[in-house]
Amino acid sequence: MILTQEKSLPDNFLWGASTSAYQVEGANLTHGKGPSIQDIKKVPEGTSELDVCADFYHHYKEDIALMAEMGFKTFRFSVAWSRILPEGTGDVNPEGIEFYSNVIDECLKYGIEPLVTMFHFDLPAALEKKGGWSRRESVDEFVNFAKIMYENYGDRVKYWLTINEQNMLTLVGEVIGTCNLDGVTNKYKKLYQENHHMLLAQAKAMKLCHEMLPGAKIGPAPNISLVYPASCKPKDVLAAQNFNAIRNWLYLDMAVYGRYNNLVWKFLEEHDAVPEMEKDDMEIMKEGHPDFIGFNYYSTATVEWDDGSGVEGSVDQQNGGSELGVYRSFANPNLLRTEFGWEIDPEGFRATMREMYSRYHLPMIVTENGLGAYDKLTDDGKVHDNYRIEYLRRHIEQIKLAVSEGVEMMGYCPWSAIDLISTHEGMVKRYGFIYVNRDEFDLKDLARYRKDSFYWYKKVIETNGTDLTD
Ligand code: BGP
Repeated sequence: MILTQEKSLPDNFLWGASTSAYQVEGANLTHGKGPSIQDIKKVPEGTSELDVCADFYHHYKEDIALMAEMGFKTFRFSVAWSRILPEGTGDVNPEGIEFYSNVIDECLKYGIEPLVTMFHFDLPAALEKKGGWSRRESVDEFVNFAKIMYENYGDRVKYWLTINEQNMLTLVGEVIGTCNLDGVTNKYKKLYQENHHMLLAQAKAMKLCHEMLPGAKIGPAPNISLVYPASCKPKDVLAAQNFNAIRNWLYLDMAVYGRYNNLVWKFLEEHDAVPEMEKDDMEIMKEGHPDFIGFNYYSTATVEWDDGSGVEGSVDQQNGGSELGVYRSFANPNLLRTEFGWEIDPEGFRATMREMYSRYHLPMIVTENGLGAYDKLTDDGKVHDNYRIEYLRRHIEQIKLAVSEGVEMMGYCPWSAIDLISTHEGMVKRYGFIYVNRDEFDLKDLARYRKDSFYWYKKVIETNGTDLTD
């Protein structure tokens, strides 16, 4: 619908941006931190190791001061499980507890609400060696970790996110370095058993949060992309429904309503991959009750019917997605792409927000959205990233339209606050408002520079999204 009257964003709209521990901190095996699965993986060829990243561990005061200069109302960051519990369970690392406590205090000093992700792709390696999420024990291991965070940070943190992109852990874990399928005979069986345990862990952690921290709010943080049918052929519509269920609704139906999506259930039956459950599992799932939905959005997806003769697989979080006899990836000819091949679809963002709100009726916060590009630092210390400004502007416009249509949006945290290492495409795929002076392998001086998007976003926040011009 073309709107003639727009509503303004709520006064308490949480403007901010996001990072994740293993991609930004560095100090990955020092200060008492144990290795996570990210630290023991073989990094993709041509990309940097994760020992320094943006060195946020040593620069957090400077970085948070820059976020405050932009006017951030919130900062989304994740806690590295193995920095708190080097072995995943057992002894706590006091230096780790102190580090995040300092980060939280530094945010609060500037009136920035910490938005804490409990788990972002970095399972402790010690737990992975025992079998990781495939074991039932992983549920209680996660809840124990959550409890330690609530005890130590619950006096200051009001907003919590459980698991970042659980759907991508399940769908493209090999690409983002979180799973290895070598020697696995039925990958669906393994992945959806792990997924079941994560869903249980999430539900229990949400329940515990409400018991221990009555004033706090908690929600999931999947990557949600509305899936379009490639055409109006009825079979393409069925294929789009299939992928929507498998990619999106499985995770939110469970988080919000505590039930398995019926299309996904059938898909699991077809693949002999129905998860093993204990008798109270579905009761536990129903007790989660998120207060809001956090979601990452980069682009929509498009699929067509697959008659079983296609090629299976995905390229990464946003590219591809084909399942024999279920759906087949289709390149949307109506959309432009980023330098890294990700489709750009601001209107699809609005469609995604509308659809999510009509299904779940919960307030929502965007926990990631952004453009990865090969930014260039000029000789006079500038980064002219007008392409990023354009991308973000067009997405914020769609939030405003969605809000005008009655969708409840709590905030917007693009990826990323500061340049950091991509999941599989290295340091040169930059997303930040703040440029970090290092290359893929040359660490240079790690100095921080304000990109053009930094000044633009500052003005956007100052005007609560009314002035989007540059
Ligand atoms: C999401 C992840 C982030 C992040 C982002 C950009 O999937 O939650 O960790 O990195 O996508 O992806 P990439 O780093 O692959 O460009």
